[in-house]
Order: sequence, then structure tokens, then C-alpha cells
Amino acid sequence: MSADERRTGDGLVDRARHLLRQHGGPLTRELERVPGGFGLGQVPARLKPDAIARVVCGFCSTGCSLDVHLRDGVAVNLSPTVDYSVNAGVACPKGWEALTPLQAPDRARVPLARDERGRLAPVDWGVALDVFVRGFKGIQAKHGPESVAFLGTGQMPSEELAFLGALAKFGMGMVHGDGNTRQCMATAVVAYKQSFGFDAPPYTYKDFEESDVLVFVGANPCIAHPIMWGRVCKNPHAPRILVVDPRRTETAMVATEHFPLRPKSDLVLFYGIAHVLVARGWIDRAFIDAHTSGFDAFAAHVASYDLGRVAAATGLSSEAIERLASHIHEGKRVSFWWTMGVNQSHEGVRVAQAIINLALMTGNMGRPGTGANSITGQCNAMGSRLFANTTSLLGGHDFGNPVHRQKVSGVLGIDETLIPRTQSLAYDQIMEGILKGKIRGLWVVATNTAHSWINQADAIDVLGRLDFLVVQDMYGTTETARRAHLVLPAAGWGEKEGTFINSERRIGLIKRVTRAPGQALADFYIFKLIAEAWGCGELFRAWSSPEAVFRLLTEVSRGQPCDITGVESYAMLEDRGGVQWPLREGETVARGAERRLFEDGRFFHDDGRARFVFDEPSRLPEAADDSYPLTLLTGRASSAQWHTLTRTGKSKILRKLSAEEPYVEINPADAHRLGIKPRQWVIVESRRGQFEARAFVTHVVRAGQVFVPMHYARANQLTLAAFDPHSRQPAYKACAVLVRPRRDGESGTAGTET
Ligand SMILES: Nc1nc2c(c(=O)[nH]1)N[C@H]1C(S)=C(S)[C@@H](COP(=O)(O)OP(=O)(O)OC[C@H]3O[C@@H](n4cnc5c(=O)[nH]c(N)nc54)[C@H](O)[C@@H]3O)O[C@H]1N2
Ligand SMILES: Nc1nc2c(c(=O)[nH]1)N[C@H]1C(S)=C(S)[C@@H](COP(=O)(O)OP(=O)(O)OC[C@H]3O[C@@H](n4cnc5c(=O)[nH]c(N)nc54)[C@H](O)[C@@H]3O)O[C@H]1N2
Ligand code: SF4
Ligand SMILES: [Mo]
Repeated sequence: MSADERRTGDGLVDRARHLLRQHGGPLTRELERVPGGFGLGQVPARLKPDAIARVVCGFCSTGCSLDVHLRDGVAVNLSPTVDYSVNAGVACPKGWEALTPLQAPDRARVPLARDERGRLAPVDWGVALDVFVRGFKGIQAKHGPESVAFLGTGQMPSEELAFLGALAKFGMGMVHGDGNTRQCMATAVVAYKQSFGFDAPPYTYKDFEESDVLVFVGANPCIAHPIMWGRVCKNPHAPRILVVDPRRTETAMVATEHFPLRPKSDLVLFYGIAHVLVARGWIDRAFIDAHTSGFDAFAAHVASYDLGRVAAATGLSSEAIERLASHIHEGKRVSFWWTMGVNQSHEGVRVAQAIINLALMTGNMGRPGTGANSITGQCNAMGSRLFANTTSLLGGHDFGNPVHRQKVSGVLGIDETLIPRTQSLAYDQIMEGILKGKIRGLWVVATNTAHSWINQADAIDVLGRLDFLVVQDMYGTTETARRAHLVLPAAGWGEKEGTFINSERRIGLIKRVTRAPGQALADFYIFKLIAEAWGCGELFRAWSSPEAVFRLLTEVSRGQPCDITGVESYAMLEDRGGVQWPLREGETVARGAERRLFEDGRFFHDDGRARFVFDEPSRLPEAADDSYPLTLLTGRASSAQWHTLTRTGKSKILRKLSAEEPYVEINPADAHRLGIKPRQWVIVESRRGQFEARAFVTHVVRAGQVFVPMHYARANQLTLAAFDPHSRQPAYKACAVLVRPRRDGESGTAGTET
């Protein structure tokens, strides 16, 4: 192989085909079925060469539609779709720049495997599949099927997520698999399941426009969901916008009122608000009696949350707390929205349920402009909740339920005994399993654990203990890929087909509008090849294309709250402008329809009632103290930066729209006390690690708190591995740190790697 071939991967195609032929019939047949082979073909026949292809954006969960302009069958540009209910002709910078990261020079173009000297070197697909199968089978033979696990994502289409989950669990005998939605949505999932009987965010984006009071809790949509925020701006009712967030975020700045509570005092605050509502009789007794259970016990629980107690815990004045309660009471259509400030907490599930309780007790549910509404994060976070086959069995089913196992095995035409009877370990438990030597092989697909997992030094140590780490990613340069034994080059959004489900439960289409580089393949076809190489290809004969899998998934959903048996085809999704679940067989839906759940007041528990769920607040896992006197908050920094920057970091335009260097927001009072000047280099230090950054001296954070964007590689050096006990979601948003000026000669020791 020449150096040039190594670099580009071109010229490897024939060699790989040859090798695959040697591997035998089924594998070759599978490869030959991949449309366009190794991503070198043209766009699928259903797209005209010079036309516009309508696709859903592949970054955040808003699910905007983008019109991709094709010339000679290949994408040359894009513009936001005008006649699409979600975004109506607008997009945020990431959407506009969505095609750019596909061209990046560090795209993974060929499989890479460790050579004798321990370096990652290019190999043919045939070799890569061989390494994959031998690696995992070898570990399973020695240590049992449970010694191998996978981590997936909320950034692949549902068809691919389902394939990964089914292949790993039903085909390869894995029991454990989780994904980055654990870092993100697990809390909302558990909260909804316990309160409503199913993981069912009730709203439609129209509710942003129909509320007269909107309460945002731990959510910064101006940055994280700018186009959803655009819907708020279209609200014609001069709404009151109330923001509950320790930081004065962009969203807080434009709100009617900002309630800067102490980090992680939300539970006390919302029990206090409930106390005021009960004490003043500001409750909807008719709704409570007809549609809920457990209210009286809840009312008794909140009786002790008087204003004095709540003010002391939250740092808010009694007047502010009463004002928040009275705004909720006065609103005719009150909606509550929450994101990571709630989910990423040691008691996030109970906080989410405290929000749900407020909506239930005031009857703000099932009507226009109401709801207790969790905003999702990634483009297909909702798809991963329903179809990843990790926490729940495909279609929101239960691994432990024999009726569910029988149903799913029937639809898929597989032996029921192939379906595990227990739930997977959660992400943190998989990491712990590796530490204890119980899990020795890990397959990481479309997530960047070495950057985004909590308590990074520890996480990197854990990854280093694996006998075999496979990373399947668009880029061979991610912090996780660099630690892999085998890297499988994946096509990304724009280079493949499938469906995403957005925050309002709307299923939208993605299409192949450009070629994947080198030998990179859509994850779908990588799974197909692995199934053949593993020897379980027979199980997945019907999984011939993304659309064929979509049809299987609609059938799996039959009878569930997320029933989509009424969605006949991809063409129907396109025609209707996306379709929200549920849509049962025989039901019809108009183009652009916007539908919410619970309009009939029936929830998904057997008795049809929603439950009031509550608990005692628990202690902050690591409070600030004399040694580490500041509370660290982390989160999103700009609308142009996406997570670990593997994609958005490749666009010049997006880089221009965000800070050039890592920074830490610090209040002027703290900066003054610590002798820190604006833009000075400082070290942020926790008991676990250090983060080197420029000081951004600002009133956005209150004294005693600092904020670090999650986008910089070392941000998670600082965070503490603490978890919500019910959802096992990491508590990324509070730990104790100190900040000090950087000493002479210290530069680089704390790392500025972005
Ligand atoms: N541009 C951009 N957009 C994104 C993403 C991205 O990386 N970049 N990621 C997407 C994903 S996956 C997600 S999950 C969403 C996240 O979207 P958001 O959750 O809106 O974003 P974050 O900045 O993580 O956190 C929101 C807020 O929580 C606050 N917070 C911290 N602790 C507390 C607390 O104890 N109580 C309260 N009430 N608030 C608190 C923080 O100050 C922060 O302002 O964004 C999505 N959209
Ligand atoms: N401190 C702190 N840490 C956090 C958070 C926080 O607020 N604070 N937020 C957490 C949250 S909410 C989230 S969602 C996570 C996100 O954390 P990650 O999932 O680790 O972040 P991404 O950068 O989105 O990683 C996605 C990876 O998949 C690759 N990829 C993209 N598309 C495809 C594809 O189609 N196929 C394949 N095979 N690969 C693909 C990308 O190149 C990238 O390497 O971070 C969490 N970490
Ligand atoms: S708001 Fe989200 S879905 Fe819309 S263009 Fe931006 S990143 Fe894409
Ligand atoms: Mo997320």
C-alpha cells in the first residue's frame, strides 16, 4: 500500500472487495448490497441529480428541516425549509454549516487497527471485521458473554440504533449496552415513566406560542435550542417568561424575571411553590380528582416547606418565591420546560417530578400552551429512548416482561430466548464493570466517552484497562478513537438514510445527499457486515434497508403509547412534514399537524391517572468548602459549538462564532478577591483535576459560582462522578472547585487541548 493510499483510502476498495470475497459468500453479498458500495456511489436513485433534498438537521433535538441543494447528485449547499412547522425557514448556525464538517481532513476514511508496534494503521474492511469478531468472541469465550458491552448514542437514526441494540444483544449475546442519552435524558425518562406510566413528553412546539406563562428550569434555549426559542418569540400573548437558573444566561437576560436560585436547590424551591399553591387554594381540584393519584400525601409532604425554609435553602427572597407561585396561579395556560439543569443532578428525577407535580396540581396539562415538558438534547435522543434496546426493549418495552419479549421476538421473527431477561447495566455501571475486570471489551458507537464522561481522568484510566476497545466514528481523531484498538470509519448525517425523532415526538427523515469519504460506511451497513462476519446474519435477513427496519419498528410499536403503525412509509413522513407519535393504524394526520398528548386527561398507568411522586431532598454530593470554595457549573457555551467539537470544530465559520480559547466565567467579586484580572490565564482545580482557562469576569455567574463550557476537552477533569440514584444520570452540574492565577511556567501543565 502506498503512503498516499494509506492517507486517502482510495485504491483500497478493490483490495477490500477481494478480501471480502475470500471471507465468503454472505459477507460479499452484503457489501454488494450497500448502495454505492464504499460510499463511492451516487446519491440514491430516488433523489433527482439537480434537485432539493429535504432532510432533518443532525445536531440538536429541535429537528429543523433543511433543503439541501444538489448539483449532479451531490450536495452543494443548503437553506432552511420554509414550509416545515418546526422551523419555518430559519436555522441556527450549526444547521447552516451542517455540510462543512463532512469535508474535514480528519474524517476516518479506512478502518484502523493497532499494528505490532501498537500504532493505529490502516487495514482493509475484511481485516477489520476479522479483528472485530476475533477480539470480541475471544473475550466472550474466556470471560462469558457479559464481558463485552456497547455504548451508543442519540445521534444516529432510529433504524441504526435498533440495529446496534438488536445485533449486540440478540446476535452477539451481549447483555449490557447503554448510550450517551444516559448523560442527557435518563432522568426525564424515569420521571415520566413513574409519573405518567410511560416515557412521554406531552408537548408540541405550538405550545411555546400558546402559553401565557412559560417557566424555564435549568434550560438555556437561546443557546442550546435557538429555533425553539424562536417559537417563544412568536408567542402573540405577551407571555410572562420566568427563568429558574443559577446563572444569568442569555435566556434569563431576556426573560420577564430571572430566579437565580442556589445550584441544586430546585427541589426545595418547587416544594415551596407547591406549598404556597396549596395554602392559598390555588389548585385545580377538579383536575386532581379526575386525573391524578397521590395528591393528598403530596400536599402533606410540602406542608413543611414554608417560605422561611425555602428562602434559606434557595437564596431567593420570600417575595420572589411568592411571586413565582402567583404567576403560575394567574396564568391561564402555564407551561413548564426543563433541560440539563434539572436532569444532570444527584436528585434530578425528583426535581423533574416536582415540576410535573406543579403542572398536575394546577391543571396545566393536555391543553394548548401547558405541560410539564422535558426538552431533549440530541437529534435522535427520543429515538434512542424508544428504539436503542438498552434500558428498554425495542419500542419502549420491558426486558423483564415475558409478554413483551414474546411480542418483540414474534415481530422480528427471532427465537425469544435470544432476548435478555434483564435490563442492561447503566453507563456508569459499565465503566465500573471495566474497572473491576468484569467487562473487558467495549464497542463505542457515535459518542466520545473520553471527553464527555464525568470525572475524566478516571474515565480515561478505565478505557485504558480494556482488552479490546472498538470505536466507530466519523473521525479517527476523537479523544476516544485515539485510545481504540480498532477504529471503524462511519458515514455521518448527510451520507446516509434513516429517521430521527425530535423533542415534540416528530419523526423526520434524513437522506444520503453526499458521498462518504474513502471506505467510510453508514453505520447501518457496518452493522450488516458485522452480523455476517459474526455469523448471525440470518437473524437480520429482513433488515435489508433502513426503510425495511423502520417498518419493523412501526410494527414493534403496535399497541404501545408510541404506536406508529399508522406511518406507512418514508414517503408519508416526507409528505406530512414529519409525523408525531402516536399515529395508530387507520389514523390520519394533516401536513404540518401539531399534536399534544393527554388532551383526554388519561395517562398511561393502568388506572389512567398521573401520580404525584416526591421525596426528601438529599445532600449535595460535594458542597463547596474552605479548600474548594466555589461551586462549578458546566454546560453549553454558544449556538455554534456542539459537545466535544468533533463536528462543529471543523467549520471556520462556527469557530469564528465561538470563543477561541477555553474560559471560565467568574463573578467580579470573586475575581477581585482572588486577584484575577479579566482574560488572565487561571487554573480551575477540583479534587480530581485541573482545567486551564482564561478568566471571563462577568455577572452572568453569581459570587461563589463559576461556569466552564463542556466543549473543551478537559472540562470533565473537574467533575465529580455522582449520579441520580433512580436514573443513574451523571450530576455534571455541581461540584467544588477553586480558581487561582496560573503560575509562571505552569502553562500547558493543566492542558489547553480543545
Ligand atoms: N449549541 C449547542 N446546542 C445544543 C448542544 C450543544 O452542545 N451545543 N447540545 C444539545 C444537548 S445534547 C443538550 S442535552 C441540550 C442541553 O441544553 P441545556 O440544558 O439548555 O444546556 P446546558 O447549558 O447544559 O444547561 C442549562 C442550564 O442549566 C443551568 N443549571 C446548572 N445547575 C442548575 C441547577 O441546579 N438548577 C437549575 N435550575 N439550573 C441549573 C446552567 O446554568 C445552564 O444555564 O442542548 C442541546 N443543544
Ligand atoms: N461537563 C459536562 N459534560 C457533559 C455535559 C455537560 O453539560 N457538562 N453534557 C452531557 C450531554 S447532555 C451529552 S448529550 C454528552 C454528549 O457527549 P458525546 O456524545 O460524547 O459528544 P459528541 O461530541 O456529540 O460525540 C458524538 C460522537 O459521534 C460521532 N458521530 C457523529 N455522527 C455520527 C454517526 O452518524 N455515526 C458515527 N459512528 N459517529 C458519529 C462524532 O464525531 C463524535 O465523536 O455530553 C455530556 N457531557
Ligand atoms: S436549532 Fe438544532 S435542529 Fe435547528 S438548525 Fe440548529 S442545530 Fe439544527
Ligand atoms: Mo445531551
